[in-house]
Amino acid sequence: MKGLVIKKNANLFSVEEISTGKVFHLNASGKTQNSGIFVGDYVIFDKNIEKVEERKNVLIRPPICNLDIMFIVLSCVPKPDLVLVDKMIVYCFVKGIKPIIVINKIDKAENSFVENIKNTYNKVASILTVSAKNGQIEGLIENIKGITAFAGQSAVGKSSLINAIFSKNMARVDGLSSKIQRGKQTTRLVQLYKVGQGYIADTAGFSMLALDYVTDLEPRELSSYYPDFLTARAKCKYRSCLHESGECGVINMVKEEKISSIRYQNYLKILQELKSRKKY
Ligand SMILES: Nc1nc2c(ncn2[C@@H]2O[C@H](COP(=O)(O)OP(=O)(O)OP(=O)(O)O)[C@@H](O)[C@H]2O)c(=O)[nH]1
Ligand SMILES: [Mg+2]
Ligand SMILES: [Zn+2]
Repeated sequence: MKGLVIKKNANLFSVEEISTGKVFHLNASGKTQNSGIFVGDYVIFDKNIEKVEERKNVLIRPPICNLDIMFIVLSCVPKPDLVLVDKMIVYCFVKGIKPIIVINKIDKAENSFVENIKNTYNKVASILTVSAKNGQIEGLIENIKGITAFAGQSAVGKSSLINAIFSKNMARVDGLSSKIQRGKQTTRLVQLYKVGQGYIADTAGFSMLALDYVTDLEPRELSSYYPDFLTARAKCKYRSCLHESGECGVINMVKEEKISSIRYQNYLKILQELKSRKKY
């Protein structure tokens, strides 16, 4: 049988059978090792877990694999750090994860704030506007396909959104609210919960530091993870162009306001970080 590992607790794995949704509590077999199986793994099982299928991606902190979608949450307060948002987007593209930008707290956001974010990212990712406070989260649930996690600065409302999703899905995730007891758990395990057409990774959110450190790109690779630079890059004089100076299609399109100058300025900052890292 084929299943998805939705929980790992010491040596015991909860595996949801794909076709029936039935959950089995299993151990690794002789062929597979406990340490080699993560939440998010697709596995072949019988009495034990016999085989781990090839992974699309592995994230270390928190330990989870096969992530399909990352909701990158931001809000008007705290003021967003868009360099961080851009790093998260790059990280997602590197790992083969679809980033979706979620503007939370629209109950208190100025229109100009929302418009500015939309103008900056409309060529990069889908953008959803939600309010955990008002329970305005419909678009969010529809976009949960496959394994989905939340990332974003502290206090943007990640936990509030996850709570709002769970309370709307009570019928589908039977008894979940009592099982979660958010905040009361002493150890926080990574766990997947079925929501909509997919699963939510119930984690405290991705550590920004971890994201930063895993994105270990060569400087010249960086712009290939900028879909909004794609057309412009074809017009650079040199294929190895870093888009800092010279006859550069990206610089031209920034001047023509066809590429967001915020995205470009932040690209230069991330590029500098990657360059200085290379020295060590
Ligand atoms: N006005 C408003 N406030 C919100 C909304 N969502 C969350 N908040 C508030 O924002 C604060 C932070 O929310 P959390 O859900 O704890 O944020 P978080 O992203 O999980 O923060 P960390 O766990 O520190 O990473 C809380 O005071 C929430 O009540 C919203 O949609 N509107
Ligand atoms: Mg939180
Ligand atoms: Zn260029």
